[in-house]
Amino acid sequence: ATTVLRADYTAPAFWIDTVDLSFDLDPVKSRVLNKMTLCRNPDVPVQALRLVGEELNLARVLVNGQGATFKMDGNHLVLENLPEGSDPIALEIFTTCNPSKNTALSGLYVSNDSFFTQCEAEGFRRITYFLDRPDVMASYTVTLRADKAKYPVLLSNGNLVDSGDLEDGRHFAKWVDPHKKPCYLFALVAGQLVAREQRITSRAGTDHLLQVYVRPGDLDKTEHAMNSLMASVAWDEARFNLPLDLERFMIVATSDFNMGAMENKGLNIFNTKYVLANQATATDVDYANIESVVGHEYFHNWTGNRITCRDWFQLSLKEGLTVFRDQEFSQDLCADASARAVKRIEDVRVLRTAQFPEDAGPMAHPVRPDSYIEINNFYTVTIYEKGAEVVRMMQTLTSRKGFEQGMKLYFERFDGQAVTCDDFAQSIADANLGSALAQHLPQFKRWYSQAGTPRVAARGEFDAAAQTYTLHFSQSCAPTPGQAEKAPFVIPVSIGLLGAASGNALPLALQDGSVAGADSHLLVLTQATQSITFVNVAEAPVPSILRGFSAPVVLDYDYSDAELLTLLANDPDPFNRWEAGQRLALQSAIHSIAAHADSTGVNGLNDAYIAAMREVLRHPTLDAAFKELVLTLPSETYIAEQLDVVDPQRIHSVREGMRLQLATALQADWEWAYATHKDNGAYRPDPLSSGRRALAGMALSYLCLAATASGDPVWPGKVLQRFKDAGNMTDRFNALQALVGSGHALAAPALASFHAMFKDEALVLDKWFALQAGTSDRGGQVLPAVRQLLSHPDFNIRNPNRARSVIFSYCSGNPGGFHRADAAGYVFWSERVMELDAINPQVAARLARAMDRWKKLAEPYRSAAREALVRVAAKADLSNDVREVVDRALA
Ligand code: B3K
Ligand code: ZN
Repeated sequence: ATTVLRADYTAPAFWIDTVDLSFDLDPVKSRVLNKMTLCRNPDVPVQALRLVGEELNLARVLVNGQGATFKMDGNHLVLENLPEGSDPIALEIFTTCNPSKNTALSGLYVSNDSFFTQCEAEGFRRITYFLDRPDVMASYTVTLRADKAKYPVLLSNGNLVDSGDLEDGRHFAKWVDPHKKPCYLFALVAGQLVAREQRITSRAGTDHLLQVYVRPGDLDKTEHAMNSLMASVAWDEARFNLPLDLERFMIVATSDFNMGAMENKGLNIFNTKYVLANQATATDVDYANIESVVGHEYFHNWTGNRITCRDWFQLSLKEGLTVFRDQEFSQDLCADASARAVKRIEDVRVLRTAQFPEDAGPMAHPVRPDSYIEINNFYTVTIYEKGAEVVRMMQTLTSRKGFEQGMKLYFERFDGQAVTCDDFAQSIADANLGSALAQHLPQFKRWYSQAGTPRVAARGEFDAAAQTYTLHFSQSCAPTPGQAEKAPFVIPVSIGLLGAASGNALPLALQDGSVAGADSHLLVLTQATQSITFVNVAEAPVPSILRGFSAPVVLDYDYSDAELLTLLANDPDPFNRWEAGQRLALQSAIHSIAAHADSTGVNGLNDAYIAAMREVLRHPTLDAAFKELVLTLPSETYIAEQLDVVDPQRIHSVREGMRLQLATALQADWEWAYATHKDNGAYRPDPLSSGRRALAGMALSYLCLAATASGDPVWPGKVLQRFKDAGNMTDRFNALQALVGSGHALAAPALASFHAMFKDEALVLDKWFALQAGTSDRGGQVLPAVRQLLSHPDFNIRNPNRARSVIFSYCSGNPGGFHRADAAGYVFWSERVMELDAINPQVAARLARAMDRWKKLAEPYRSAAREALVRVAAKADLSNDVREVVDRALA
């Protein structure tokens, strides 16, 4: 395994202008003829051509039509004596490969008797020898030949220019992509598929064909994906003036896929999980995920495909920006400010529960990394979600309009090119001269180069006589692997003030006479310590800091419970209103964990908190979705991140105790909430009605929990009835979850009946597996159940969705069940990492990350976790993927 360094980038020695690929598709022996025209890059000294290939059988190499001498150097096919000069060189390479043996699902593979490809990041080299790097952009012509009965649909990028029958029951299709692209955006699909079609006319008047391809029988689950695609096309044109640049845009769903979806030019390939939905099989969360993933892949058409990355270190150039765009898309589809705030809170929750731990752990890396061993390990929440926050800060520092102008300049400068994160940031700044971004650009770019989550500590000082209020800020960032010292970041901090007694928003004015206007002010921190003074502050204020989560930092402010209750009741900023509730719950949890570490007294929540939650739940104007977020306690993972030493069992029992307290103390309120939110009329997955279902589902869980604890049979019986009568999957699954989550005896028959109902629906079975593997542990019952699930006839470790639904739901999604004092969870983890690694290294390496935070664990967990890591690391033939993760964890 070699380490690739960002600093080592050099331009390619050759450019590839055109690629003409012919495939004779066969599951065990597919033949690939690759005819390319290349030319030397005049900016680089004359040198040999080195093409990379993996898992290929090489049959023939021709240069300008003649047999050529070449040598093999590891994975490289080396041609030393190519003609010099600037004439194009015709190169022809004939190889074969075995798609049916490709369990890694990278390159050309077979799933359910159909062919699919996945080339990002480095899968194209498993299809043919090539310059497999994103800065080599070529024009592609692709001819597919296959058995017509078995593979009636033959798809590739671009436009279909020819098709017809061949001998022996075979047929062909020829596709030409009008746009140059890097090879990681190549795709082909062949199989028995059917399509939902939609013709659209753009604002500019051009006509396009949209298609969603699925297996026969799944067409009734494609309406939402198609609607999401149409909405995406319209949004990108309206918000950023970016139209669809293809006559035809295709989405194809496959049930075997390593991640969510892939933005191949004109031919997006999706995990079925992010395409298929109808009300009987998909939950509201599934609907929302489909909308954002369809949007995300579509938005890549400009941010990623038209302008791509110079090298893989620039990955966030396309991923951070495209996540930002899909977040904005989903927010813009919301009907009101409250729904937008709910979306923002959900996004921040992902960042803080997944990315903050990554930034504090052994795999911490900058948004633009400096090195990697296996690039597939760097498709991370840092590159994606933190990268999106960095782009969001650029918008905050330039305004929405200013950011749109920056995007325009970015496309004017770089359309059709492979560029860097610097190129992007420079464009946004240059279009906004005079903005805080342009003023501090070099310092702002530390967000790209420094890893770790900055902490901002704030302290307030009120001078009642002078009517001034000063906020003192200081920022710091802990060391991360390879980066001991951090220089200050540019941190936009949105601030408001509330009257401590009145709860009213206080009008803001600054000492220098400038009026901040409205009730929020954006302070841009650039120094290690900095202060701001507000004048004419008529009453003692409570500060509302980091409104809307204006920067991806941890804010330390020593709020009293009373101050937090004021914010929870009054903050006009919905994000900070929610945050106040989270801080209150967190303070109680941390207090209980520390105070009674040796007892079982876990009465963590005080009366004021309970009363405040009742107020929120019964509030006459707040949205149900927002209420549900406020009433959701911080997760075990998030609580663990706030502690220096983590006892996962202690956290689990304290949090479960808090849940039972909320269930019991608010029982009458939950009954009211359920009664008033359970009926939503005809199913529609919009934010308003999904919020009502979420709150009703939460009420049901708490009612079932309280009743199970007290032995009252009434609510569990009602929940079972709800499970049977439900008109949609959201309500049905919420009821099932309520029974399983409370450990009630009715859970077992409900699970059995759910399985019988949906035995032919793979995505629903994934939920069935995940629910059981992720459920709350009561005395260690989860691990034996998980082991049982592995031998269930419907379990198949080769299918990534199924593997994730059982193994990841347990190892990564169920800390209380996974961290066992007897170390059996870790043994299970090490067995599965090694088993998966032999099948699919990318999936195995993801699972390996479940142990990232082992160094924070208390004994006996810590030693046992280390032992499990050492056991995996000792295996001789590990993939680079898993090797990099476990070595870094042990470093
Ligand atoms: N760009 C792909 C991810 C590819 C992952 C390769 N290991 C999907 C996306 O981000 O849209
Ligand atoms: Zn992406």
